[in-house]
Amino acid sequence: MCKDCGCQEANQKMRHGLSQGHAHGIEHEHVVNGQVIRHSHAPRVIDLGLSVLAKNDKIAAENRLWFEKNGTRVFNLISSPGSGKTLLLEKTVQELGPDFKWAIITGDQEKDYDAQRLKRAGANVLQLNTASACHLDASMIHKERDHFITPGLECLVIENVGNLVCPAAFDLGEKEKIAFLSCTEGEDKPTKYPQLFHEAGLIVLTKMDLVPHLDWNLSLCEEHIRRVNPHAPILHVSARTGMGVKTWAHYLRTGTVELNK
Ligand SMILES: Nc1nc2c(ncn2[C@@H]2O[C@H](COP(=O)(O)OP(=O)(O)OP(=O)(O)O)[C@@H](O)[C@H]2O)c(=O)[nH]1
Ligand SMILES: [Mg+2]
Repeated sequence: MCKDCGCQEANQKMRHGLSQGHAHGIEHEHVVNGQVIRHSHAPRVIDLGLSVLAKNDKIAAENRLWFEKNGTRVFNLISSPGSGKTLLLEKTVQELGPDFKWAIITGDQEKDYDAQRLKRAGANVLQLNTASACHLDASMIHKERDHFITPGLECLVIENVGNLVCPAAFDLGEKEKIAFLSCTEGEDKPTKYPQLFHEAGLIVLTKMDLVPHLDWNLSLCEEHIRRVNPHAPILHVSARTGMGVKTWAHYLRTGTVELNK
């Protein structure tokens, strides 16, 4: 009997190639009494994705209630790798000053480079490593409640794993997702990866000091953003020159955009 698919032919020799196994629904062959028999099985669909998301949503909802009760405003920063999240946060530490009670959780697959950088800048920071996962999930944040995330914290910034797709699907219990997009990535990413840009409450365009050196077109990029998100404020920043850093810090402090900052 085929141990993978349960075919009942007697005396058969499996011919499933190098992997020794086969996916159901893929045509494969057995040798029965010297004759090659090719066949396939209807795929068995197991909706693991939905149940994983449902479980995550439940924990995220608990986190959200807990944060609301404690008066902690939580922002989930999402972007592709290297858009400038950590450098902007490094610059934000000084801007927010010592009296504002805030903390940062940084998520990366491996290493703690971001936490080291932020610690050197004076931030209260915790590094989480996701190993094989491409995103943080609600249970990782749940574990830090009453530990790193102390009651009385005014703001928690979560720098998610650099990835434009997966982190957008996993609610952490945040008040708001914030999408980062650097001008070096091109104008069209908001419509190519719409879920994040659609859900974001704020969109931060980064590395604006580099614009004069690129063919990047700001109006075209904002057009792409508006096709998936007509209303979220769009902030222009350069962590290098300090452009927009005051407005960004004010947003973390109050949850509102104040122009001319
Ligand atoms: N010119 C310029 N470079 C920047 C700016 N912000 C960040 N960078 C550079 O871009 C690179 C990536 O910056 P990070 O702050 O590490 O980006 P990140 O989004 O935290 O990266 P991951 O955590 O790996 O996703 C670094 O070399 C930064 O120095 C900026 O405003 N202007
Ligand atoms: Mg980073």
